[in-house]
Amino acid sequence: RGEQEELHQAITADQLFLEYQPQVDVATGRITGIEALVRWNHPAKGRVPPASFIPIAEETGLIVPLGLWVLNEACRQARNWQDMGLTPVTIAVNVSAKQFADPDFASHVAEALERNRLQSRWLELEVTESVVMQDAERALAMMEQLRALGVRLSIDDFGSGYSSLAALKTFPFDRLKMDRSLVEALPGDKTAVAIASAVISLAQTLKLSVLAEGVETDAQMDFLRQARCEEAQGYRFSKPVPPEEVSRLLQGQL
Ligand code: G
Ligand code: G
Ligand code: MN
Ligand code: NA
Repeated sequence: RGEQEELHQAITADQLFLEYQPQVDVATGRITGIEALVRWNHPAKGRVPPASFIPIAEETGLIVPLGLWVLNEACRQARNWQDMGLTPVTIAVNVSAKQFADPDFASHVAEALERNRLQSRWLELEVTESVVMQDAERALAMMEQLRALGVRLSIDDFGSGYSSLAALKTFPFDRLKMDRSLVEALPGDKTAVAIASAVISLAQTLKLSVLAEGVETDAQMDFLRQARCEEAQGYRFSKPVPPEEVSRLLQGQL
């Protein structure tokens, strides 16, 4: 198909690039992490949103080489920031089901770290529950290999699906990213407050660190601070931005 050929071109002809969204410590406001988000600059159509090409990449299997490119590029950029003398921050990379099911995935991760002389503690892999629930036994084995390397694993979009609780029970995550849909109606909506509070205490009980996604307002921040949510990410701090803008933001907190 044409789309598949174009996406293949995108990977090989250098049309992909990454934007980065800061994650901040709720108590101090300091940047502690950066999520890498892939973008496609199509030669004719311009910027194509990931929501329209990631699903095609997943269906066609192109997500494997695409994801490998993202992993290496994100580690390269994290190395750059450290070389600039900026405060080290975690770099978070999204991983899809087909990547996670690739038996070579853990060695690809190890190679990306080595090539960029990046300590494993600075890399975080974000997976959704659907990534691990598809083939639980294999996913668990992969997670154990990745944890042995020393990378952090987070469950992404937590609360957006239907089996998130089962995923928490079965898999050794380090971190929980609370979905934007649970944050949106805070703090005005009583049900939203009850659910977000419960998710934050659940994370604490399970000894997972917890990050709220899609934070846009001061009122949401006040709630999260009171509820002892550790980190936040969203337009309140920054939209996804080019690497130079992240350098500037990190410079500001030296
Ligand atoms: O904010 P944005 O429009 O960039 O993100 C849209 C979606 O694309 C998000 O759900 C995000 O998880 C996904 N996404 C962004 N970058 C990557 C990537 O490198 N790999 C995978 N698998 N998904 C990504
Ligand atoms: O699924 P994942 O969480 O990996 O993707 C992040 C997506 O959420 C990106 O498309 C990003 O642009 C978007 N996003 C990030 N922060 C906010 C926010 O504060 N509000 C809204 N509406 N979207 C956000
Ligand atoms: Mn994510
Ligand atoms: Na998310």
